Amino acid sequence: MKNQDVAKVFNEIAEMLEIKGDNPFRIRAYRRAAQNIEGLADDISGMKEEELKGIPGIGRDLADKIKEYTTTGSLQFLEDLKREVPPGLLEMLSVPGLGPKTARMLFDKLKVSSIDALEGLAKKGGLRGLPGIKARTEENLLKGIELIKRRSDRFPIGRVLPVAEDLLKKLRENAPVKDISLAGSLRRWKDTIKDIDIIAASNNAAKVMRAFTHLPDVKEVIMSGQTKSSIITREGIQVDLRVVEEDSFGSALAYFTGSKEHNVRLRELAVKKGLKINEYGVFDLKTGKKIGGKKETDIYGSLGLDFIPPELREDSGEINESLEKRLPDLVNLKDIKGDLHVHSKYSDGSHTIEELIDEAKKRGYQYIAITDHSKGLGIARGLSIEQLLEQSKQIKSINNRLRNFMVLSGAEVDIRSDGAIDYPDEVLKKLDIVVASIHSGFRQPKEQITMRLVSAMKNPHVSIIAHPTGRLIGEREAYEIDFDEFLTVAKHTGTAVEINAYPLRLDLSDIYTRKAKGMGIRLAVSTDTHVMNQFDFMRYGVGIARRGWLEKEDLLNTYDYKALLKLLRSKLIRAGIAGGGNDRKSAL
Ligand code: DGT
Ligand code: CA
Ligand code: ZN
Repeated sequence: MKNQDVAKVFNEIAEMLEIKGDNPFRIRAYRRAAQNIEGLADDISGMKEEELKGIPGIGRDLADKIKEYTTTGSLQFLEDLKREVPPGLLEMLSVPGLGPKTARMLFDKLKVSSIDALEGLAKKGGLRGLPGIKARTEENLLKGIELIKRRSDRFPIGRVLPVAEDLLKKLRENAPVKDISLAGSLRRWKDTIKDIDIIAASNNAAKVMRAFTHLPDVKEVIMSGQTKSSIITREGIQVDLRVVEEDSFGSALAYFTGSKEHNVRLRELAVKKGLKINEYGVFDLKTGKKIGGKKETDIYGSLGLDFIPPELREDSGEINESLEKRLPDLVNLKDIKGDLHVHSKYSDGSHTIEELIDEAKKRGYQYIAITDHSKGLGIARGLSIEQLLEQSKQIKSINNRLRNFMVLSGAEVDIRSDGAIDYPDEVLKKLDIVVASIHSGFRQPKEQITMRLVSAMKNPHVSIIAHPTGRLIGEREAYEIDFDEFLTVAKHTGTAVEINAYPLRLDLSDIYTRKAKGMGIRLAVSTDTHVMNQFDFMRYGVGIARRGWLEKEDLLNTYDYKALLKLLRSKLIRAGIAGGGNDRKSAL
């Protein structure tokens, strides 16, 4: 039993209590416990009562429930709730825009207890007239339902990569493979993934196939062949494994990494050079003689190309740049020197600033920015001005004690509906970094959303626009933005743009990231960590950065602390604010 499973059960309880209209504090207690359990480094199933009670937000009652669930595999309290709340209702809550109160009301009034029933009624206009439901509400529900249906065929990369890595590890241990690698969209770090593609080299394909189809993670074997098998994992993700001879490993890897469009271009280029490439190797067209295929570099080398990193293989100019020896030197995870968007216990994070520092140090970072929420609309536990200033003071005193590490005192300020920023400038100027973002009014027209972002960027104290499109992959569409205007103003005001590494966000997206770079806009990859292990999300953000052709210098958080402060300060200097008696950036 994993921590994640326990967290899931607590979240489920919270949802059911919500549908029942239970006490909000009790509901929040379950949610908070779930969040803290998910963030634990240690395995919860081995813990004693006393240890359990040491976890923040876990008292005796929850500790007992954890014990019951981890030892028996079920929880009476949950089973009782399930009898009161039909499972279909819970499923309905996954429809974006449908809250527990409405779900409950639909059930009470119309006995709606499944997404299908909801869809049928909404299509007929059968929900109109119920409390709070207009034609527009029905439209939005239908859009939400469509989003869920689409979600089922692509998964966010953050759900797929850990599963894939686990499979690779098990195959390395249990199957006679000489070499093995991920391929497909996963190797290209796309933000969503249809299925996992794995390529292995072995001279005993049958044995590899047997090991693969008998892994404990397999829920269903779809196809079991001599060199290719497909399975569905317990998580519901399809995995295709292909086994090739060692001397075709490179060409098979290139072929199945794709993208298809990239491969088409490679083959065209090959023909021009009198060569043929396929998954088995590179061949001379005239003689049919095999020239290479063991290594992936054989393929690119034979075509006179520099090696093209998988993230660039989308047929968006990479082959030409490679021919001209002008490929970017892509940023790497190890170039990241800090995280500029982190939440602490002061707002809705799970950890103290000291705990966050310890973890960041373990990752080799030089700094983090604490950016707790302001008190905006729709934000849980935002900080008042007094709390923010108190936090800032605490950070100063922590910094005085620290060696070789700095904490930037910051905030994630809400951009209000009219474009105003939650804190006044006198407060903002005391911070080292200000991250601004939209948390409400997602359905406003394009012009208004763009206006809000523009007016935030025009504030000289705003350093970075966080999760600029507001999307939650598979759950919420991006709000509409005039990207040309957004990026132009970012450029002119010297505002940086975030690539939010949280796997459901991953915005700015790869395409706009590349565009932003082209315009000379600086970016930052940040995790928006609320719970410790979310620091791990950095790699997904770096994946997007690489897909956006970013080099080290394009990202704020690859610079060392001093250089970073200078960059953050440059916007203020441009606006004629910094210099002289400003108390901001006191550390400089
Ligand atoms: P996905 O799975 O939709 O997230 O994206 P991919 O790129 O992983 O696509 P997938 O799994 O259908 O195929 C993996 C790679 O195999 C693909 O990127 C290129 C190669 N491939 C698959 N089918 C074809 C094909 O019909 N022609 C060519 N040239 N390549 C193919
Ligand atoms: Ca795939
Ligand atoms: Zn945040």
